[in-house]
Amino acid sequence: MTTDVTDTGVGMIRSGFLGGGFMAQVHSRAARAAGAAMAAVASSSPQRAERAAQQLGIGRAVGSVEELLAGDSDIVHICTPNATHASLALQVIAAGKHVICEKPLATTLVDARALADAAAERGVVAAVPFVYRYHPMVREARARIAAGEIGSLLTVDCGYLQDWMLLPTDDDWRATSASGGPSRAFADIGSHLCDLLEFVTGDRIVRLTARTRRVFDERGGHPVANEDAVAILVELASGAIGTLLISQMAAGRKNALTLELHGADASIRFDQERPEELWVGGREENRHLFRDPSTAHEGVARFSRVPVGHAQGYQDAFNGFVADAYAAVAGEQPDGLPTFADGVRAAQLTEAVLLAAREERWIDVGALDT
Ligand code: SOE
Repeated sequence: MTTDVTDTGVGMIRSGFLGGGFMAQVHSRAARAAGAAMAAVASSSPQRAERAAQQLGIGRAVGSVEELLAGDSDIVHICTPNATHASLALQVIAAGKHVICEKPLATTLVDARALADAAAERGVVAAVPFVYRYHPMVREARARIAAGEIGSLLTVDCGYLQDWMLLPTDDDWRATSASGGPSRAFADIGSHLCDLLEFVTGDRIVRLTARTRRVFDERGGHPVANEDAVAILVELASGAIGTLLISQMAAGRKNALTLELHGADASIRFDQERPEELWVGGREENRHLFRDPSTAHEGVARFSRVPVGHAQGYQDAFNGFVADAYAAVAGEQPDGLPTFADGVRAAQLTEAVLLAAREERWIDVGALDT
């Protein structure tokens, strides 16, 4: 079982929050589930901090990040717009506090790498919520692939489809490059897809080419410069090839992250909208597996909080991620915790996708190392 870390050896872990939106709600629920004390919340203004404190049930609202960092938080959750992540995370690390920073870690590869280097130098835990790693059936798929159950990987057919930006009236801070960064659909959800593909298979995307599409050049009366959709061809280190389709304008798809992996002996498919299940395809028969801690592969049962048949979901996965981050603060080394190094990988892939689309050519991802 993941240990709910409520004591870092110097008393209960105390969590601070930057931002008060949807993700701050998810983070604070997960922090509570891990037994943390809510230290304080800061936002883009004192008024917004007060409102966030009420909405998140945090007793103390502070007027600035400096005031939060002067306080007694052991770890700070950064849940603010993308373009603020790099500067805020650097301040948190400089204050010697552990940090969980929402993805994308930064809007450039150079900034992401500087953050990972700063965290390593300061010796703090620095995690990025690639939380889909924490669905138990994702870990089951990973364990089965690692055990050789599907054989050598041949092809991948993956996607991440949503529809919350389908209408020209749909708008969001992510659609503005100034706050969202140069990439939207890929940086926001394609990063999850690539992280999960590499995490589950143990393989690496070594070359890619991509086409981006922006349907509306204007939303909410402001110009839009980043993409609504990305179509990607990938080559993996194993020699596997495949396609990734990422869109925030796929009508009817709400949070449809799918991995379908075809091996020489079997296939495996995970659908985030049906996270309790795995499809295992075979030449002779296909099987549907359901999450069951009593039959899970070794090391997978710890992600189940309730028995078979009692469905777990997104917040449970997030709770598992935060519990592991807190376990790392307590000195443990939980398997599969996504760190700032994974945030750097996502930034590297984002730059490769934007470069491939801009120059209409194949990109050697590793060559983008700075
Ligand atoms: C919006 O695309 C969003 O909330 C992402 O920002 C999250 O990372 C993803 O998990 C769900 O969709």
